[in-house]
Amino acid sequence: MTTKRVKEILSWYSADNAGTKANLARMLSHGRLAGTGKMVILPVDQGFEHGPARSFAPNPPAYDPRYHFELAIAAGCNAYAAPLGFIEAGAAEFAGDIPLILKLNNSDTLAKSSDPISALTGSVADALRLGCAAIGFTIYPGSGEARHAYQQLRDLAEEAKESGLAVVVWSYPRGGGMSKDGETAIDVVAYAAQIAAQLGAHVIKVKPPTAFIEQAEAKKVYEKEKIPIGTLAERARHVVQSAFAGRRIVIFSGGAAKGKAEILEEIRGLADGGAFGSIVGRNSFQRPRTEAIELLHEIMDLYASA
Ligand code: FBP
Repeated sequence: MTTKRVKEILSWYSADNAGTKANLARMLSHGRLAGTGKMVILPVDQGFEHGPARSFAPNPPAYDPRYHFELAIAAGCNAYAAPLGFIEAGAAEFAGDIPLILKLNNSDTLAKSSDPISALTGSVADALRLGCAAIGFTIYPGSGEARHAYQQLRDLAEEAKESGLAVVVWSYPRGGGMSKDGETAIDVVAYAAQIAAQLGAHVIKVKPPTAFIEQAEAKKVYEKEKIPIGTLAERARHVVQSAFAGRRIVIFSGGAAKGKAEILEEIRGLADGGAFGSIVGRNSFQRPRTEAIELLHEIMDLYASA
């Protein structure tokens, strides 16, 4: 049964057809957080994005694509997201066991560019053939190539929505014109969430923001309007507000592997700020399986009780 909360969230997506709403509902109604309106997703595109050893050597069973399907299912995640190869390697075997998000573009770290743009690595037809609930797409606001990525997303989102799929956007600011600190600056992360929402994303994924402000023009406004950004909870609240006053699902990424206490403290701040959840890759699959499941459960519990 779709809960009242899930129905409320679906009502924010009033332009969408029944198929897209059903697929959003599938993700929101699956796993340990089913029906709460919160989501914890397992993303495993790091083999492509960072390379195999950096991604899987800390926990070698993770070289096997089936490992990640099993982990996401055993942990009770809402969905599992990966590029074409990993999804093809398990979609039939695990059909119906967990909602899938097919990442339709990916970048690798072999080619360094100050104007990053991911390559198209899958299609809406692939997502439908593999029984996915959603497509995933990464944009890099701030890159000199960003406008091309926005146009690709616009076309793919139109096709996905016509086909009754949901659209999940990874919005990661970066590029030649931006400082390293700027990539996670509060003004920039809030802006990245707004851009993804304006591009028609149903679910938006950003990095946890710091209190740094990158843009001088924005800094004046944050100061003048006294926008609270002192704590992580305040910053999460501001990012969620920036995605249509909280009427879009905004989730936050886990980042590079770190200690359990540090992760849980970060999640507590995000959950207190009204985040809809997290997408936790390296911090889950790089740990031994039982530890990963335990950690994911603790993360889910924090969202469930927020
Ligand atoms: P992590 O929890 O491992 O950070 O995964 C989240 C994620 O969005 C992955 O989907 C993606 O591979 C990775 O972060 C990309 O991070 P970056 O581009 O900063 O290296």
